[in-house]
This record gives sequence, C-alpha cells and structure tokens, in this order.
Amino acid sequence: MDKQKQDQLKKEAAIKAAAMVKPNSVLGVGTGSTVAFFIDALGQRKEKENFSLKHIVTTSNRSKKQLESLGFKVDELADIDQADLTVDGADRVDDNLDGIKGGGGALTLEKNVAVNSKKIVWIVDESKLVHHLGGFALPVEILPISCEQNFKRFEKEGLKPQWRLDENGKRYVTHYGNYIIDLAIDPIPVPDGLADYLDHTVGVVEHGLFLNMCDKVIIAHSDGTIEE
Ligand code: ABF
Repeated sequence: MDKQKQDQLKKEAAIKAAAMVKPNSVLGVGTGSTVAFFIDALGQRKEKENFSLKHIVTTSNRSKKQLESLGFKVDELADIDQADLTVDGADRVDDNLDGIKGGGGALTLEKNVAVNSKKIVWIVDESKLVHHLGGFALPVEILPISCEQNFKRFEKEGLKPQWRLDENGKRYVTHYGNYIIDLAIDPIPVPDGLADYLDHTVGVVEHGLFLNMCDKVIIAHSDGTIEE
C-alpha cells in the first residue's frame, strides 16, 4: 500500500474515532501519525460544534503541541482521576485486540494513560492487523543503570535484543531518560508469558505488550470499509 493510500485510511479511522468523543468528557490522546489525524478531526469538531472537553491528557509532547495549536488545553495525567476515553494508535493488533505499541518511543506514558482510562479505542489501518502478535519488534524501555546486563539477559533468553538508536546513531533516550531495547522475536510465541517475564525483570521500566486493555479497534480497510 502506498503512503498516500495508507494516510487516507488512517484519516478515515481517525475521523470515526473523533465522532465518538463526548462533549465535556475527559479524553486521553495518544501519539503517532494516525493520532495526528485524530487530533485534526477533533479540532474540526471543535470549530464546527463549538464543543469543549473537561480535560485532555496526552502521551507525548508532539501530540500536546498539536492539541494546543488547535486551542485545546492539555493537562497532566496527575491532574485527573481517569480518562473517560483514550484514543491511540498501535503498531500491531491481533485477533484478541491485544497489541504491540511503542514504536514511537512513548510506551511508558501510553500504558499509564491506558490503565487510567475507562475505555480504550485504537485507530489503525489494515496493515497493522496480525492473527498472532509479531511482525514488529517489541519495544522495552529500560533503566540505563543495568541496561548492559539486561541486554545480555535478553540475548541469552533468545529474545533478539537490538538497541534503539536515534538519528545520530546514538542510543535513543526516552522522555524519562531511559533507553529502548527492541526485541526482534517474531512472532511472539506466548505474549502473556513474555509480558509477565518483562513485568518481573528488574530494570525494565515498561514494555510495549498491551494485553487485555483495548475495548475497541477502528480499522480502515483498503476496500473503503471501516470495521469496528
Ligand atoms: C503510538 O503510535 C504507538 O504506540 C505506536 O508506536 C504508534 C503508531 O503510530 P502510527 O499511527 O504512526 O503508525 O500510539
């Protein structure tokens, strides 16, 4: 699928999600190119319907800036109790609505916003769909203090770790000053087993397996249909 077509699909899924947002609600807004279309669509609703939201929280500075440029006030997660709805993108989604996220490096905040949301909707084009989780290296945010030991541990476990690098070839540093190790294991044989292992590995801050979290996926297909 060419980029223009893919962008069109992302936009269609985003517009559908923007229509679901209730006025005066607390909204969580994720990160990524699909979410950027969602923010645009939200801005258009704001213009047309003059609707406002009680609070908006977001998962990256990029989304925050875009929201603010459209006149939305953005709060910190610590300022709210829960989001009524969070709309986010995903890197892969399987048949059980489990996902791999964090390709953009914002997985820790994304998961924190997700677990503090009453409802989670992901917006994707059909290229993100898989029957079984895989097809995208799993991001793991890791504390610098023990990162070398953890990298070797992942190697021994056969998880195929790779350091995420920035545009200068240096180790990518997250918003929280940590590194990202991408695990190239593909497919992920037992996602909940791997999630449990990572949850119990000292030095792992967060990982990109988002299991049993998503309530609805809006999928834009290349044949023009939107599936929910
Ligand atoms: C985020 O956006 C991520 O978790 C994921 O990495 C990404 C998907 O981005 P895009 O919409 O650009 O494919 O929410």
